[in-house]
Amino acid sequence: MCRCLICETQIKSFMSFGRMPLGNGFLAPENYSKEYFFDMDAAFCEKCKMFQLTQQPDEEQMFHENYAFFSGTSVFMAKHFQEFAEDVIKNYLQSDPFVVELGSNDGIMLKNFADRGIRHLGVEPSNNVAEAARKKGIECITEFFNEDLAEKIVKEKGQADAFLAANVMCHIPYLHSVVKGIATLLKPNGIVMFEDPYLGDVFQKTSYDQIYDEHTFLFSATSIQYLFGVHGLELIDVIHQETHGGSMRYVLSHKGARAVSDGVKNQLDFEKSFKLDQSASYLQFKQNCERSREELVALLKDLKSQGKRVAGYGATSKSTTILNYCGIGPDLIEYISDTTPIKQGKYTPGAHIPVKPYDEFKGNYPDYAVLFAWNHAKEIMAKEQDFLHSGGKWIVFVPKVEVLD
Ligand code: DWN
Ligand code: SAH
Repeated sequence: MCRCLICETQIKSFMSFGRMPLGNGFLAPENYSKEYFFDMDAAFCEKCKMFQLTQQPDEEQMFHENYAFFSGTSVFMAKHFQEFAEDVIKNYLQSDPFVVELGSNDGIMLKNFADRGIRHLGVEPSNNVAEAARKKGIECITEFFNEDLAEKIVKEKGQADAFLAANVMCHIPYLHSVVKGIATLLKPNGIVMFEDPYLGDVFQKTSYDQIYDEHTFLFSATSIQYLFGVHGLELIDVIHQETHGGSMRYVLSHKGARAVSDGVKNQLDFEKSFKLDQSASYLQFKQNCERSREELVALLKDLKSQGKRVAGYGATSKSTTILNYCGIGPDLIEYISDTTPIKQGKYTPGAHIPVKPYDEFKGNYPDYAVLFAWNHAKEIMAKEQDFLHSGGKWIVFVPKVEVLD
């Protein structure tokens, strides 16, 4: 038993994924002996409806000066954030606006504000990715956001017209402090827009690889309405996104400051009818994960017995969950190709599969490639036609384990 991170109700995990290393803990063999592991268990709180991990590593272990994920590795995501920024600029900013982004990483979103001379600030604790943003003329501070930092920002720069975040709110266990900070930072008529992987999609697609150390929570409209409501902020719209395999953009304002769209009620109704708000549903999810694991391992073992060459495509943080939960190692997957220089030459967390530069894949196609970056399937499939023409086949595992040729 432990306490819900949001409402402090006693909760119990419904599923254990076993011992897990850091999702982005790519490492060299000399560091295997000191590799960090934790017990990754998931729980659902019946009261506030929050899906959460029951424990996770300290934030400094995950986010630091050698953070492995650079947002700019996807061209599709750069376009997504350009459109996101344009929506904010067109619909929510007035004269001399100030925009704050949490988890601004290499500046993929803020670049669109900086290039237009809009006053902005990124809050990014991982200094290597923050430095990449600074090189593009983006202002950011290397800090973890919380209520104290929000007060400091208000003193130094004033309140914000827009508070933005993508794929970071769900990373922060002390969300009450964060939401309190947002309420302090936001102008009376300001707007909050953030997006994160959507619990409904994870559930529907059995995309359990969205569960890893960095993802403390998987949100729904119901759980977000509860959490922000505690701090006087109101959910005024929800907009589903296809990014990261199905995300939700939540739009909020100070309570009563703006009209609430019908979309909010529709989403809350959907979550009820889909039984996302009932803990019994998560037993079904657990069974779906177990079945997916069995099918993927059986497929890889079968290919191995046929002497086929299998590589991975995209050394994602998500792949850490798949590889460790399924017990897949270098015996079943030769290497994983990835375009991120900081990951190349290292080995995947826990499973210790070599991560190799993209040229390795391009120069000598394997028979099969497991698409770990399945959330970027459109972008990847479009540029990897030659792989298929050479007889290569994709292995996907979301929404079901399948071979695509
Ligand atoms: O929430 C998070 C999301 C936004 O990013 C973070 N906690 C960490 C990270 O998660 P991830 O590692 O699962 O993200 P991606 O975007 O699925 O990672 C894709 C990986 O694949 C990157 O390492 C880059 C690589 N890649 C590649 O090798 N070729 C990606 C593309 C599009 C490609 O063509
Ligand atoms: N927004 C980017 C990056 C997501 S990765 C995108 O969508 O692609 C998550 C980012 O959040 C990392 O760069 C990490 O360093 C940052 N982060 C983690 N905890 C944070 C916190 N408390 N405050 C601000 N940023 C945080």
